[in-house]
Amino acid sequence: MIKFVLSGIKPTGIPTLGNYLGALKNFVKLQNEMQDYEFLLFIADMHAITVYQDPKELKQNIKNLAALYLACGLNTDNLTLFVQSEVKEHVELGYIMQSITYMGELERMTQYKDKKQKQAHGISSALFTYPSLMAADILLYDAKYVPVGDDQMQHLELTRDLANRFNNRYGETFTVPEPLVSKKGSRIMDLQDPTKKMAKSEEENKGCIFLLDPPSVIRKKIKSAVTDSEAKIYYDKENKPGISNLMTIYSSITDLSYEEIENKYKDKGYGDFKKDLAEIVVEEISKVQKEFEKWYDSKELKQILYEGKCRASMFARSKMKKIKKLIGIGY
Ligand code: AQP
Repeated sequence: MIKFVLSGIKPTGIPTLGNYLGALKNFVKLQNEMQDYEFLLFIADMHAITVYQDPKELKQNIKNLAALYLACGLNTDNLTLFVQSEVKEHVELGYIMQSITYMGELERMTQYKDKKQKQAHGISSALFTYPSLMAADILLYDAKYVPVGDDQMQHLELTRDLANRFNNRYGETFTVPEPLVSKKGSRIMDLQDPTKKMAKSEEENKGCIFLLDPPSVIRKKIKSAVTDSEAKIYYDKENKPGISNLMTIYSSITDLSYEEIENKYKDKGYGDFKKDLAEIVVEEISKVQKEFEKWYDSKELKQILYEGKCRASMFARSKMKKIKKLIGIGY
């Protein structure tokens, strides 16, 4: 039986350095470590529309994200890459998951509460039921592992509850998935406000490095990142959130520990540290951008997405058939 690792990213903007270090770069590492697993990675466009997206921009974001997935260096041999809306069973199972999810469970979700606070009017009901669809995304394939940033942990716990609930009601059907949390890079914060997560759909984007930002913009954003007045480089997330966040970025790219970074910069100031960090980030992102140019608009990318859709649909169709039978729907 094929064992799956599954994850998705929403095309709600250009992916950020946060998405890269917390998700994309980690997928590549995991692929190397877990060679007997197939990686099911998707572009979560149905999740994206839980908040209004300009249609033209959404199309563009889907295209960018598809090329960026591959530009980060994923091995296409054990990869199934697809667009969520092209495998209709996600929504079908999403509805079934809604029917076993309790209102109270959804009301407790922090991400929903945060988004609701930011967007006072016109909250869609799909934003509320988002975790049920996410559960469907995972359970449809009996994914064993789901790489998640710590912001997605709560949703994954709900997915596990729903899998158990369904299995108890209807008999063993779903694999209960487990999270794969990468310690480093699991939460990159905004450079201007290091108490909030770096997010691609933020309107104010000075604190957010996008994977398609030109080098000059990246340098500028790092140079103007908020720090503190102590001018000493050491990791202290509580009291020095700005510098600690920059150290996390530094460490995630270079693999140096916080201690090694502290030693390296013990006689230096923030200016030197930021200058070096800017070059490290520029070098890393430039590699991705070069690959992006190759994949974007390529025939290979179209083919990979087409094959991905066919393969994911094959698994999804067969699973849905069993699920419907168990529930008793259909004639
Ligand atoms: N700042 C971050 N640090 C580390 N990891 C992050 N991820 C997102 N932001 C950071 C990880 O990226 C993956 C894809 O996320 P997503 O696009 O599906 O949803 P998200 O977590 O809501 O990402 P954004 O960028 O914040 O999107 P918007 O602004 O649309 O809400 C996930 O694995 C996530 O953990």
